[in-house]
Amino acid sequence: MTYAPLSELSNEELRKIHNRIRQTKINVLLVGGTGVGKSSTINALFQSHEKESNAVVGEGTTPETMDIGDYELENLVIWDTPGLGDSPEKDKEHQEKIVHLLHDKDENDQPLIDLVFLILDAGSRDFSSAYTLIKDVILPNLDESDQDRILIGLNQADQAMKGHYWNKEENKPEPKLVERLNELSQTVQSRIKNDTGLDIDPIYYSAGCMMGGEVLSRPYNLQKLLSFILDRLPKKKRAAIAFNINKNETNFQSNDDNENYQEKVDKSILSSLMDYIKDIAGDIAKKVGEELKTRATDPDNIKWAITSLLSLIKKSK
Ligand SMILES: Nc1nc2c(ncn2[C@@H]2O[C@H](COP(=O)(O)OP(=O)(O)O)[C@@H](O)[C@H]2O)c(=O)[nH]1
Ligand SMILES: [Mg+2]
Repeated sequence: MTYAPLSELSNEELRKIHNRIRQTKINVLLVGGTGVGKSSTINALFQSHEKESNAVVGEGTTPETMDIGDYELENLVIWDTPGLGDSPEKDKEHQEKIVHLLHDKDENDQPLIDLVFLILDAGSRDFSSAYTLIKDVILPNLDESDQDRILIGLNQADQAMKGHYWNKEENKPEPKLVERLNELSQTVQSRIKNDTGLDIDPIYYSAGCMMGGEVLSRPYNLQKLLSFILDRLPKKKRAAIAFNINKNETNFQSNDDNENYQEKVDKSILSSLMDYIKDIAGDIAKKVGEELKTRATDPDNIKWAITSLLSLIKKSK
């Protein structure tokens, strides 16, 4: 069943909305040493919505030209750069790629990169190359107004104490591990603040681990991670990511629950979608807005509006 006010959108209007969303690209610069879980993170969070099988992001071939993202999932373009901890020559090459991308502009003359996502291994003790990278490579090449586009993830939270204090049954950290992870976030935050004056609140999570189709550990804090990602994207772009969110809902189930991240994500996407509707069909957007306001306390209502709209838009092709 379709969310009532949305059924008034004509096919023509839906097609226009669809086209605009399709043209909206989100460019993510992914940075982190080999093996920290960059590919796993992208695979756990996102998937293609058009291709039959989910194109798995891995150690693929590096495109020859700088104009093609390393992986592209319709709206989402991922630029993958190890950029740390390989050989000095390789590091230099990766850093040049980062600098180049940070100065690149899209067709609207806006910065190409929407989000700089630096991933660290929560089990590691030494983040010195990451600190250097932020201080000497990322920040000097980023406009001051774009500094809030940096996100730091501490992945493999389950392995931060070599697997100890990770509650496998409930898929969450025990208090001792929570303490360790919070300490780690704090350390990274203070160090960056000291080095650069920048205040970044890192998020710890697990992308999970699959081997030969077997789930060895399940993802943790991915809904939270998604809400952090959306927060850092320009508002117009948030709706575009909705099509590429992984349909496997179990990936998003376990979180620290300090906040209702699911609701945050839904509200953020809906509000961005509403902006598209407003541009194309202002009167209907108004009706949807009023309808939602009267029932805004019901998260299912929001979910329903998004699901309806996304499926209407997709059918409108
Ligand atoms: N236990 C655990 N293993 C992970 C996690 N994330 C990634 N891995 C494993 O770490 C290895 C390297 O991950 P990969 O995504 O290829 O790293 P990349 O080189 O940064 O792209 C793989 O064997 C993953 O399954 C996690 O959150 N927990
Ligand atoms: Mg990889």
